[in-house]
Amino acid sequence: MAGLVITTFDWVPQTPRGYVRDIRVRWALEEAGLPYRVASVPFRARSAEHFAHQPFGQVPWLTDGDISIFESGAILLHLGERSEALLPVDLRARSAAVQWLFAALNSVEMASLPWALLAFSGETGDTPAWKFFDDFLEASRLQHLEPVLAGRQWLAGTFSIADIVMADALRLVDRFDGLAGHPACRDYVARATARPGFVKAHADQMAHFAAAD
Ligand SMILES: N[C@@H](CCC(=O)N[C@@H](CS)C(=O)NCC(=O)O)C(=O)O
Repeated sequence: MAGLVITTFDWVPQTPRGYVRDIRVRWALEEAGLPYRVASVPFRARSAEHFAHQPFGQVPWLTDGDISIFESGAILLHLGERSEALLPVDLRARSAAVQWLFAALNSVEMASLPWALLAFSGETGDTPAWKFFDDFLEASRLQHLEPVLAGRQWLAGTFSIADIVMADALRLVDRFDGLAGHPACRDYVARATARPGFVKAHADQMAHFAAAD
């Protein structure tokens, strides 16, 4: 199929709306000003064709002509090749953006996601699991990210795919007030999500799922 096509679910429950990861891809494409369309697969009945595109039965995936690619980080790297608005051409700046993209995925989100899943399920009390993940996120990640974000507007100098993933990971923490003690992280999320590309991506995702109610 020609052109850029994001595939996401046809419907999801209310809670994850606005946070489904096709938002990262929508946001990147809005930032780049590249034309795209959005296709849907059933949330409830996942077909063999779905698993052929995304081996875990998840979303999103992107098709770019006859290339099909899954994993939001890999999709953003792919799109970074298409637009300097997403990934700088200069090697030093590009390496910084790639480095921070991986840091967002593999250092911050690997700590923030289990924290958010516990928060989602209300497991925030005096349990060993909550104490462990809360301390891990707080002391090992946010405390160190705070001075970084206090000292710069965007992670790699100019806005890049690294900021899309970092801001998206952090806004889920913010949803459960986990950035309360980290004003620079909070300001960064506010700055990123005020960008027209995010605002449109978010509105479009909300409308997409609402249309299936
Ligand atoms: N590492 C994957 C994660 C994708 C992911 O978690 N997708 C969620 C939606 S945000 C999903 O498909 N959940 C349904 C499921 O896991 O069954 C990526 O970043 O693309």
